[in-house]
Amino acid sequence: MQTSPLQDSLLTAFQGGQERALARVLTLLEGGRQDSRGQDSMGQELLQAVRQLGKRSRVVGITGPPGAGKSTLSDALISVYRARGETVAVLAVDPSSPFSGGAILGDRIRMLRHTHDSGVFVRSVATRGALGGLAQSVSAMLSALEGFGFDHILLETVGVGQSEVDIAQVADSVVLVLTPAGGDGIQAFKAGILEIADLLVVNKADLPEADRFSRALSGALELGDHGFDSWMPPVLQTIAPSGTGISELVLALERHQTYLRENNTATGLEARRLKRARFEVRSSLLQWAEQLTGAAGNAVFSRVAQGQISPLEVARTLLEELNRSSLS
Ligand SMILES: Nc1nc2c(ncn2[C@@H]2O[C@H](COP(=O)(O)OP(=O)(O)OP(=O)(O)O)[C@@H](O)[C@H]2O)c(=O)[nH]1
Ligand SMILES: [Mg+2]
Repeated sequence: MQTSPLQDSLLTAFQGGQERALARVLTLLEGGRQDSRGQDSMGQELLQAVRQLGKRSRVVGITGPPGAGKSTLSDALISVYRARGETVAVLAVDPSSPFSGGAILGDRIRMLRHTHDSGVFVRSVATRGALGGLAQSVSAMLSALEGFGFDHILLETVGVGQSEVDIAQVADSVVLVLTPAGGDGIQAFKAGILEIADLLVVNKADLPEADRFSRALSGALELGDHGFDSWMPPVLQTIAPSGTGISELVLALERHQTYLRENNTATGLEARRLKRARFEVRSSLLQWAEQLTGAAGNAVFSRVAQGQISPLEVARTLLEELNRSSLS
């Protein structure tokens, strides 16, 4: 893929470690959408150039219900990594949607105290529009942050819904943050969210019932399907604002990284990376599907609704059209 002179100079600044260039690249990637020919109007060449730098970060997904303490925990993790001289980027996926009325962007990351430290970079991405688009933006932005060379990337997502399950697929390690209060646990069991967690954190362990809740979680995990040689998610307790339990969390994350490296191809790092690549391709396909079905007129859907043509037939036709238009 060819880059333009403008992109070349941006890329040079990016490789030179200029945060402003990183911010610009992220904005391009966040806004970058494929056109109806499946070609990205802005960021694709840039993204590919950045990916070819071949840099890797440790990507930790931090997910859990609203207010569980994800940002406070991220903040505590940042302190530990910075004390070791390691760099950290935080990508906070903002759950603002037409349904929730939209949260204020900065609100998601209000707990972060490190925003003036040059070894820390914080960025929000809004979950507007369709899931395919979000997943694509997030994975592209993640690649840019990796290309920039951060040692760690913390990916904060809110909730226990499908989008979080999807986003979690791009992380090397997924930390599920729950609290003893508010019946989070029951929700987690219901949503099957425990399956995506590599580590469980019972934050707000200063609240009553933390031990009982942790034991219930451990019990639920033991019922799950874990092979004898596979990773068993630990259940940890933290009090994020005081840093209690954070060094144990850092250790557990390191144990998980070691596990991933040692089991590289089967369930480890390479498997994770393949899963991520598959997810990235799937997100592109999803986005095309959304665009194609959006562009198709209602007439065609009403024929499907009336049983005159099959959904599969329409899908095939739309794909063929896409193929033709990208060739012409
Ligand atoms: N008691 C107690 N409060 C905590 C703890 N951790 C975080 N909090 C408080 O819980 C509130 C929410 O913390 P955040 O870190 O913003 O939670 P979050 O999960 O990032 O929230 P959203 O991004 O809005 O979903 C804040 O008022 C924190 O001070 C804890 O361990 N114990
Ligand atoms: Mg937050």
